[in-house]
Amino acid sequence: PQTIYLKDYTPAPYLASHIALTFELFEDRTIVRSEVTYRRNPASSSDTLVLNGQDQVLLAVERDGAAFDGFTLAEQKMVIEQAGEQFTLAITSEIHPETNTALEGLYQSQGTFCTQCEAEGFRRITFFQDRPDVLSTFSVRIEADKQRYPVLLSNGNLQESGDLAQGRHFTAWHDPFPKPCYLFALVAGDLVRIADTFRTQSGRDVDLHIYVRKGDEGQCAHAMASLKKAMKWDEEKYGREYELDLFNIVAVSDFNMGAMENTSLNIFNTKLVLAHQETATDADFISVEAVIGHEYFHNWTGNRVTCRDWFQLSLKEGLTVFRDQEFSADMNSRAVQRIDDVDQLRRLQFPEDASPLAHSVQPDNFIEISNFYTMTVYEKGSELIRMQHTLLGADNYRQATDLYFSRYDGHAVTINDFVQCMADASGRDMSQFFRWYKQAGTPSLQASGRYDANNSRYTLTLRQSQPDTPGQTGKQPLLIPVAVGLLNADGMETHATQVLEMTEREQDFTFENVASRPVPSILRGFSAPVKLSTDLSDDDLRLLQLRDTDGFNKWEAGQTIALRTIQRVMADAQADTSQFIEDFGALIEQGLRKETDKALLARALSLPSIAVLSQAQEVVDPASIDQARTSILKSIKQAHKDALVRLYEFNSDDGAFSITPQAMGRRALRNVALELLTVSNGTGCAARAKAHYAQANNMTDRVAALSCLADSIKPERDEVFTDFYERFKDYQLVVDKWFALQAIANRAEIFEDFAKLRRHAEFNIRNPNRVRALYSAFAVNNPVKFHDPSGQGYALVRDAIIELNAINPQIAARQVTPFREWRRYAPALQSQMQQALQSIMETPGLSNDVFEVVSKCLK
Ligand code: HT7
Ligand code: ZN
Repeated sequence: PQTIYLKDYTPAPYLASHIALTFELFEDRTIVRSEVTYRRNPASSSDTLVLNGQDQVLLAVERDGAAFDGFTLAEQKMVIEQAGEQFTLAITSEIHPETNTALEGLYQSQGTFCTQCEAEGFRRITFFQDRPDVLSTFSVRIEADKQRYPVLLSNGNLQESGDLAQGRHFTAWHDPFPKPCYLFALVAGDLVRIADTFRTQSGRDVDLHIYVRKGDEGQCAHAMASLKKAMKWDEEKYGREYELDLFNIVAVSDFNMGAMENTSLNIFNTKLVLAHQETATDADFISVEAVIGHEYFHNWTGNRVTCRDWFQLSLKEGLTVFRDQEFSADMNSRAVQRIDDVDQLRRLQFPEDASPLAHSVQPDNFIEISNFYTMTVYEKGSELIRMQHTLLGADNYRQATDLYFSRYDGHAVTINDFVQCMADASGRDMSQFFRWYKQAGTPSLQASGRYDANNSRYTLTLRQSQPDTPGQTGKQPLLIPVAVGLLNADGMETHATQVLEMTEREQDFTFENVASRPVPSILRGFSAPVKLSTDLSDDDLRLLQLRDTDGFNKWEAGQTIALRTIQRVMADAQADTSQFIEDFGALIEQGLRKETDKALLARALSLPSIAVLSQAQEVVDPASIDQARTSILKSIKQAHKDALVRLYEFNSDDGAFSITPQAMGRRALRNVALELLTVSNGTGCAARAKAHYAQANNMTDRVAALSCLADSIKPERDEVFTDFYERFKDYQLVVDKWFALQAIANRAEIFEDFAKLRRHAEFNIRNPNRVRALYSAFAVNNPVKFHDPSGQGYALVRDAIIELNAINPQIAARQVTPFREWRRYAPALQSQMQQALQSIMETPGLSNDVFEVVSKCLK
């Protein structure tokens, strides 16, 4: 496999300002004709036209209207040397969406034709310069059987439609905004349409359509409402208006990722569109809103201004994640949103940054770009935008984004261009900040304080260090914005939040007029993606947990105390945890007050996950972490059972179902109480969880009950899981939950259960949602059994990767992730993980996708 380097970027030799495409869709083949006028690109010195093409049968090539054979075909490329100044190429080829299991290019999902062209799927449709810096307007004609495919969609505006011979029909579309081919989309199917309109700030009406399979139309209201909120938010917060007259969303069941922002024709995984209280959890509702927002926001950050090359992926993804996180914070609770975003970053991105797959937010090289749609590019990328927002302040940040849109609308640009807009609009030098984009690894930040009573002065010393990562050593210090406030011993805030700008490896920051020894609240709002360690005592943390004005740090203080307590129990099973258990009781009591923020309290009552706790271990042994964590949970239950019962009852259903943040917070708190009450898995626990399930009028509560029962060996477990399946077997997304909730069971029978699930008639390895429901749920969310000393956990994921490699390489490569940190595990586990990776490596016909990640893991 070939490695591609950022340093080798050169402009495309030819411009292709317009492409006309015709699709003739049949059951056993699709005929694609493309016509493009190529013109030499003045920015390039080359006159060799290279068109990418893959998995196509070439039927005809014409140049300026005459048959043409002046090209060579090699390694998925059509090459025309000395191609000339300007000429028109018409290429006809045959493709086979009906057998396309990779779900890239044009494929079929349960009878619907759909496309996925990002990153490099367009080359599976026609021969073209499949690179994001070639921008073209698109005209698309689609022909298909009218009865089977009454809906025929592409990007832009519908120009024409009509009937054809033999029961066929056609539509013709035109997208007037030049776009890279990765944003091309086509959909053909028998779908129902939900329609609404949005009036833009300048008074234009935009038609909004959501297309779903018949029967799913009752689950679209939340997605539609979310879309309208997102459109309004982008006008208000970024001054961005939608420019076309139509915005389509189509939901399909087979999709490699969450959704795709194709211009005016977003294609979504059904999981991120369909939401109804009976079938979707509160978390699902939140994700639908966030991802509908995310894809809509790409219209400006990604589509109107796009990426020059795929090394710039975070230009659009980091920025758009930041935008969707802020949208969600504005629509829901800001503090809860931040806690959940940081929790996700820590669970999923920090381990990536600490692994052999660590890479910078703007990577230098790749083999397969699909492997770089990572938590680093997305989530760390978003943190980098957030830090720029913090450093510039909201007003300068807005001026900088306005400048970015006006400077680059209709262009394909780099991350450097974006950061330059931040510099130009604010007058700040951003060169040191840019190191964040180039240096991989999570920085460590150490904080220690000194109080000088004579001068009423407090000095905070900060030290930063950067870990070595594959191919990167001797890193430079970063510009780190550290938001700090001070509290006094009574818990009063004496010094409001200031953003300290750290630029050196070690730096002192002085606070004046500090009347008594303060307790600093450091890294408020998680102002930088670093691993913070402090010299704060448990008492200091307890004060912050109770009194900090920063919602994030309040939660963070509690999590740090919990982490320290769990570590003490891991070191000594008899360690004294009485203070922690007592404080936990006081937290529970807070939940019995009306004015408490229930969503925040639910998070405060949740101990750090095994994934987060693992990061603090030198040598990771998930079973021993689980043991310590569970013993503390059991002590909490023992000490506070009555209070927990009261908490559970006090927060019982208050009438009609709603998805307000308050209602979600109440459910979250009640379900945390249930989890704590059922921790020991006894008969009483099973009965309580079963009753919770039986009384539920929504999916959040049902899933909470099932997850409390998942590890159980009591008969209630089977009764409830069977009822759940029977009740919801017609809902694919709920069946996914049924698979996932069993795959995460930490119980002795898991491997027999897993084998049964794998053989279940509803398991389909070609459907990525099902693969994620069974395999990713197991490998990521069942750390104890994935890392079972018998090696059975590793073996079953290894076998799935080998099987998937031949079916869907992108999904296969994603399943390698749980193995990537193999060197950090206890020796017996380590060698088994290494062997699993080795045997994947030896698989004949290994895809580039899997080769890249496995070879990097083993390096
Ligand atoms: N921009 C989209 C990326 C995406 C994708 C990438 C690789 C393979 C399949 C894919 N489906 C969607 C999604 C987004 O970030 O909005
Ligand atoms: Zn995106």
